[in-house]
Amino acid sequence: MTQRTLSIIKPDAVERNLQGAILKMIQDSGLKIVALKMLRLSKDEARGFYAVHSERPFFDSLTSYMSSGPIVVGILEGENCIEKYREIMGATNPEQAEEGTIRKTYALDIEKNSVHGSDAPETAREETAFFFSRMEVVG
Ligand code: IDP
Ligand code: MG
Repeated sequence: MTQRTLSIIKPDAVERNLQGAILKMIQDSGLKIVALKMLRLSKDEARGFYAVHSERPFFDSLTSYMSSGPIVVGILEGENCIEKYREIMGATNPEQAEEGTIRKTYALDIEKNSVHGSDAPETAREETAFFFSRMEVVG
């Protein structure tokens, strides 16, 4: 089944100039980029995006970090793409991520873990709509 998922290259990775390297890992996996842009979230926008985590102890730190600098957001498309991109990203905690994954290769710690990917079809729909209008999605 062809799916779409939301990808974010987080501030820690953009700050280290890793956008190109991470996009290459995504493209080498066969996933197609159908939307892409760079922006910076306000703290309130970061709170909105991560609302599901609002009760977690790391919420304030996470939303400060996610609004600390520019991010690159994209929509990826492909067969079984939600699960496939989660595999390429690796585990949330980079210490537990598989060799060759984006997080194992580039993440700094469990919070500054370089990338985001949607976790299910419903969240993928919500998250892609959070960042992109229909006109911005091509291919
Ligand atoms: P995911 O990004 O792998 O889906 P989630 O559990 O949805 O992981 O958490 C969202 C984000 O919150 C993570 O990517 C990471 O940046 C941050 N995070 C998750 N767990 C922790 C933690 O225990 N401490 C600090 N930050 C965390
Ligand atoms: Mg998640």
